[in-house]
Amino acid sequence: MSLRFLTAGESHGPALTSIIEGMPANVPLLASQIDQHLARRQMGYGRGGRMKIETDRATISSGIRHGLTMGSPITLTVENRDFASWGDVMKPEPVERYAYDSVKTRPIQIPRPGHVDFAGLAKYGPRDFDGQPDMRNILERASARETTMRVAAGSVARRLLEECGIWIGSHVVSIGTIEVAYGDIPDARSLNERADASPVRVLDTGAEAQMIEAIDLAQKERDTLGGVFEVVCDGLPVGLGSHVHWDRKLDGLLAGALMSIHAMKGVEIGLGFEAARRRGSAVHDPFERGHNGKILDRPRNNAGGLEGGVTNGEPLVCRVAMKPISTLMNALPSVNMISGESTAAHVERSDYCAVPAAGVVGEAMVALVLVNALLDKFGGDSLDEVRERVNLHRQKTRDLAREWNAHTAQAHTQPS
Ligand code: EPS
Repeated sequence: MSLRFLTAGESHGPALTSIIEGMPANVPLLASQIDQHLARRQMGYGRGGRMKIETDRATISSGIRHGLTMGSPITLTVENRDFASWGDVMKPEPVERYAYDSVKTRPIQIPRPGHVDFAGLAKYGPRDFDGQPDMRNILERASARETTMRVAAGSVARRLLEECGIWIGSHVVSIGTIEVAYGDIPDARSLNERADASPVRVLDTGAEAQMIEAIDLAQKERDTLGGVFEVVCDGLPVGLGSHVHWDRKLDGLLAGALMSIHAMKGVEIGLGFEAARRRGSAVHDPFERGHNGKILDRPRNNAGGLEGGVTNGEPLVCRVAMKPISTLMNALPSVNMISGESTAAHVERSDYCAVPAAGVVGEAMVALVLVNALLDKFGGDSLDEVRERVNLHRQKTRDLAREWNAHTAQAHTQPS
């Protein structure tokens, strides 16, 4: 692994932290460039009350000096403002017993279907002051609040990618049963500016109104909605990833990273599942001799930028399916873990639809995987080293195209 990162922190604890290790030195990086993406993650129609409490800002406490990465581990912290309203419940220090008299103080004893509450209880066995099952500890770490630090770490990773001419963006392609009218693959560099202008991060205004209506209806009916977002990446050099061994194939690494985001249930690359329905001739992308310094052109990009687990120089396209959030205000049937009685599941403040925010988290995970792949191929301890090697590799590919052109010109001038 070239780049590693850890996240830590509970949803309502004092703060969230990330440590990112393996970033080359001399990459320009400001806290404001991290905050910009943290703010994007907080947006989106269908969020619960929490996003009105928090204004996520990263504090840098290591690895960056005078606006440049140092090559040492980078530590980022985001304060949970909501911690202040949780009294003794989330304190790291031992506390006296408190009254179980509110949603926040009451132990969680009825697992929510779709959440990890029950499995986490069985696995870690957390208990309340009376020694009874209490799933608060499980909920705290399982919460999608953790994705704040993935976005923070991803913002660091994407700075290196940007310095190497690689851009990542995302947009929502469906919410519930409402799908956008799908056209060409959008340009990654301008994608976020366009998507962020929409409350549901879609490029299709007709679908936008219907999606907002669907979210309003779900909220009114005390229900939740999932959907699909797409991450697009432009500027990738040919040859990232590997076809020679299973655990270095980039499609597998991307799918794993994207599936590790809370509530994600499926990942498609390029044409994805649709490819299984078509014949080969309608799936695989023909080669054409390239133009403008490009060695080859592809008239279409059904492969989504990856063939055999390796980047092929076309835009990377990943689509990710998110299930509806599992905390339902109109709670599903469950069982009280103390009495064994059937009852409605635990209910706690949550989002109604978080697909727009999930796209921003998806961008972060893609950035982290791609930096790893970039450093695996090119190495380098400083930005200059990495960039020089990436540019040399791009130049070599362009040289091949030039050689072809020279060869063709020569063939044309030779007398027959
Ligand atoms: C989230 C913070 C959480 C949830 C949501 C995402 O805040 P709270 O639990 O205090 O309302 O709103 O978490 C979930 C969707 C989940 O399943 O836990 C955030 O910062 O994104």
